[in-house]
Amino acid sequence: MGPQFIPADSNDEQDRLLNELFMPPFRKGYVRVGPNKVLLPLYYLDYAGRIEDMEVRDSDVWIVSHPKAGTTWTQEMAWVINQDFDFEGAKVPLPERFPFLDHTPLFDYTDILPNLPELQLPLFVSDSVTYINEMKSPRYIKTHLPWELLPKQIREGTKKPKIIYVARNAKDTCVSYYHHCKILEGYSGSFDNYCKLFLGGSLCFAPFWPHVLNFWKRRDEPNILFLKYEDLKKDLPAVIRKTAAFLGKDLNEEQVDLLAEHLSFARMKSNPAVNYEAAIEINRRFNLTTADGHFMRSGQVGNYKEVMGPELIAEFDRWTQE
Ligand code: PPS
Repeated sequence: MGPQFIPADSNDEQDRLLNELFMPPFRKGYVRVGPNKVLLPLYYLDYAGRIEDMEVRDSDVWIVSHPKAGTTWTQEMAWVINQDFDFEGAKVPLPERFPFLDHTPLFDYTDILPNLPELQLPLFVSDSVTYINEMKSPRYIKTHLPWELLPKQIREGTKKPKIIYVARNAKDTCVSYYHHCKILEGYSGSFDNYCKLFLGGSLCFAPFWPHVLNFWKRRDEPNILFLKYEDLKKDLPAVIRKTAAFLGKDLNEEQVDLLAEHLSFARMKSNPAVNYEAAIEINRRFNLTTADGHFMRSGQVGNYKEVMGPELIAEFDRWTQE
């Protein structure tokens, strides 16, 4: 099914909320793509064909997730394990060593750059697909694209990279995504309206459940590892061991402890290579977004209870049941 464009003057409530509340300077509109009507910025269409046809390598390590499921945490874990504990190399900013395939489609700077000559974008921001195509092996690739929009070679199984999917409960994901969209993507509305967009499948990479379920049903494939944020919280050493086994690495207990410490929330929050403070600062400096906050925010399971009332919780639970 071809993309469905979201008209700026649409009367549909979801479209109207999106157009009113989520149209920062780097976004010119949205489209819904494919049978699940995955919401993506209009700029994605400039990259869709290149992503579909990109050359995947069997040696790649991919982290796939719905936004805010624990992607960064899982990326850092997988990178350190697969790179044999190269903590010196881990000082390089994560987006450089573990780039985000769909980064560029999210941020269309084409109209902004001529007016902001001081804004220098590295290639992994200005053209994330080219950056990844040119990387040396083993490549590490992050994506929020759902299964059906991954490169053809992955979907058809002609290439079998190692894929780690990480999932998180919907309510915490929604709260985390709300803060993220305010500080990094220019959402300007209330939390209530944000929840309407989340439940209505009208945020980038939504709808949520098909995203998760399409990997859940593939969780037993040998090149796919399905992780949960809640398990990383509950027993990080166990997840480290499981991930190492999946990546074909033997770890001793000392290494497991060392990595668990490196991956603790406190350490990640103060680690400039992974905490995205630099990106937030750039947005502020160039007035691309205005809200304050941190990427490493709460790091908790059940944080939603602090912001969702009983009715909203019940609505999320009904929707999940469906
Ligand atoms: S993104 O933008 O989609 O890549 O975001 P993502 O990395 O998936 O999710 C960010 C949330 O993960 C939390 N996080 C952690 N929690 C616990 N321990 C560690 N080490 C850790 N690292 C990242 C981060 O705080 C975001 O969750 P919230 O609930 O907003 O705090």
